[in-house]
Amino acid sequence: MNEGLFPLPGVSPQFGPARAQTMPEPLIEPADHEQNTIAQNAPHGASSAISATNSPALMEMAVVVPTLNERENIQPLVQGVLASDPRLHVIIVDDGSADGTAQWVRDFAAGASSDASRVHLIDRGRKLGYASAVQDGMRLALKNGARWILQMDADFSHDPKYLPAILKKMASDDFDLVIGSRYVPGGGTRNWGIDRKIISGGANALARALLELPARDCTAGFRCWNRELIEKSGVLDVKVQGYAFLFMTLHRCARLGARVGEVPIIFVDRQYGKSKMSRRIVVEAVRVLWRLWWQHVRRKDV
Ligand SMILES: Nc1nc2c(ncn2[C@@H]2O[C@H](COP(=O)(O)OP(=O)(O)OP(=O)(O)O)[C@@H](O)[C@H]2O)c(=O)[nH]1
Ligand SMILES: [Mg+2]
Repeated sequence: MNEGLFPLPGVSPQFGPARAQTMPEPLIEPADHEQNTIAQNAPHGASSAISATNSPALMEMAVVVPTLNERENIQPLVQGVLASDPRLHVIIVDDGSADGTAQWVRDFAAGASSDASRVHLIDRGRKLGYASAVQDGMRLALKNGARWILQMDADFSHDPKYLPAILKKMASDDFDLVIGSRYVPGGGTRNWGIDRKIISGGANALARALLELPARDCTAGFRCWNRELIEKSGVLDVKVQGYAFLFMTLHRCARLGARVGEVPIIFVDRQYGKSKMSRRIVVEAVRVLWRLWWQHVRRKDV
């Protein structure tokens, strides 16, 4: 499971192939508390207190997983991530799940497992949205020195078995961002009806064409980011609720000339739990896409 480990390349403020061998200065929380409260900026500028269990650990690489009622998925997901690479930390960002998702993470992180110190919880207590959950997880990873920060869903549509391939691509080809992609050769979807295939495939193709995005799968939430790209592209400043976050951030990366790679994945529809996709999130995505396209066209005109 852990074979084929490779050293992390250094990171540089420049995007593209030139890389300096420097380690970012880690910001480490005091090491002696289990329940660590970190003051951070909440989405849309409001201030919130974020409770992060086990947060003091220095992370080399971290996987951010937003969760909302994922109790049936959380245990195999966390264990799958931990088993896929011994350097990976998991940051669960939970929005007050009523089904005990956060409690399972809290118990695991406080438990006797040798992997407990690699599991962290940001318990936000109430539904603040997918995008800000990913952003809060990224903040914690950055704060703890992570060089590579991954994001994935909890529902096994993003299977942890693909993590080694994604990490390998980051290392071997020196990318700034690698996407677990449904729309490259070898990738695909399983258990989706024809309607879902058309809507998702169409939305992806539209976003890619209108914004001239540098990836086949622009709406995938299975990604590995180089920390400099997160910092320089302003991913943490994007103010949306839902999946508009995905193409919006990719658009920012494209404008910076970031190197974007893709690894094929088979995206399997969730078996357990319920989808959180809502009409509101779809409307937001359409509105954001339209606005970005308009800005994109006007920028090309000048
Ligand atoms: N913290 C947090 N997580 C969320 C929120 N909305 C969704 N998530 C999580 O984000 C991930 C993606 O959500 P899903 O419901 O799977 O959405 P989806 O993949 O677009 O829809 P399905 O394919 O139908 O599952 C899952 O891990 C969810 O638990 C939210 O408001 N807050
Ligand atoms: Mg899902």
